[in-house]
Amino acid sequence: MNEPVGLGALDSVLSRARTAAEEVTTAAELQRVETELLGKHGELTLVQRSLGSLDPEQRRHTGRRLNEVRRQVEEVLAERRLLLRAAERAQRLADERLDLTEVVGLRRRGRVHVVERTRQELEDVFVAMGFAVVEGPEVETDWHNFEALNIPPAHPARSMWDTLFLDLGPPESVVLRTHTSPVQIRLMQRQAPPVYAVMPGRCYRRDTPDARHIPTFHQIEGLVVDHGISFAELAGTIETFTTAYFGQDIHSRLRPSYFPFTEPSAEFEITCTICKGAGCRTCSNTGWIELGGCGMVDPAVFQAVGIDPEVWTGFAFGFGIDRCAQMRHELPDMRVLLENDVRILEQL
Ligand code: FA5
Repeated sequence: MNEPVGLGALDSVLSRARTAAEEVTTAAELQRVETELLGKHGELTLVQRSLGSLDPEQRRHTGRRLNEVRRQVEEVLAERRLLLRAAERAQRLADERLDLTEVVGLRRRGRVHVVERTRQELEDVFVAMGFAVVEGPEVETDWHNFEALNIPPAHPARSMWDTLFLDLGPPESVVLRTHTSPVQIRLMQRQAPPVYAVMPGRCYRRDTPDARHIPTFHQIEGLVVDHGISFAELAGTIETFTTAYFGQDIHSRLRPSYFPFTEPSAEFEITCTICKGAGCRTCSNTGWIELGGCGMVDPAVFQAVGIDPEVWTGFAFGFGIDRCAQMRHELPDMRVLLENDVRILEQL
């Protein structure tokens, strides 16, 4: 009788599986061993292929042993895999461990970010002046962000706001709001005059970051609609706000400007708090910092929301919250507000 083909090979596969399982130190090495022994071109498969050349008796005998060896090899490798996985997980946990005693040792506490605090302080000033606080969505329709504000498609003033469009609906129909002025529209659509409200929130523009600009910033919008409102009330509101928020030594001035949704329009500037008006890099040596825009609500805007401009008049303003935080805390560069450097944040 012939020596049964493959029996010796089968025993050697089993003993090599045991040795290899002890020697491998990573799951990847173990995988290689598994492929060599059990894979499509592995040794056990070769033995299996040779079964056809054996006589029936030998084939049965060798086949049975082959199945036994395969099961034992699989068991040995599976046991080793469990151990390796546990070891690798323990190593990963050790690597990712945070030493919390270090943080506790520094006694560093979380606090409200300076921009958020500025928003709350600005709201407080306006609430004390009799304004309500209203919010609107950051994702806006083109109609609310532009058209209802008297900025039709292809109007040259659209380039004043470097718009970020969302890939939703027809092309360029949905935007990340470029200013808080669309909240004026939403408010007037749902509330009949009189209106006295401020609307704070986040805005987005494709602005290149510099000392006074960041691409994600915050504005606070103001809207007053009532009988007989004049430019004098607008100027008085801005002056009252400036001294209440920045102190008596900071002055404001209005300069003629252009916005499609207000007529007449003005730019609202305050004394640069960094150089106290002497001129510096932050204020481009003018001594003044632009905080925002303002003006009397254009009749076209009232018409867009169904308010009769013959009966009602109003003013609106919108200025930068980050710009206010920058001026209040005398930060030469606004970009520090986004860098989250705790050494700076904890001083503000
Ligand atoms: C506007 O956005 C108008 N909607 C303001 C307005 C409202 C006018 C109501 C009339 C009536 P402007 O683009 O100038 O205007 O922005 C107003 C203020 O937002 C700026 O003066 C500045 O303080 C702030 N601001 C604008 N862009 C940025 C930016 N990229 N980073 C930080 N602050 C910014």
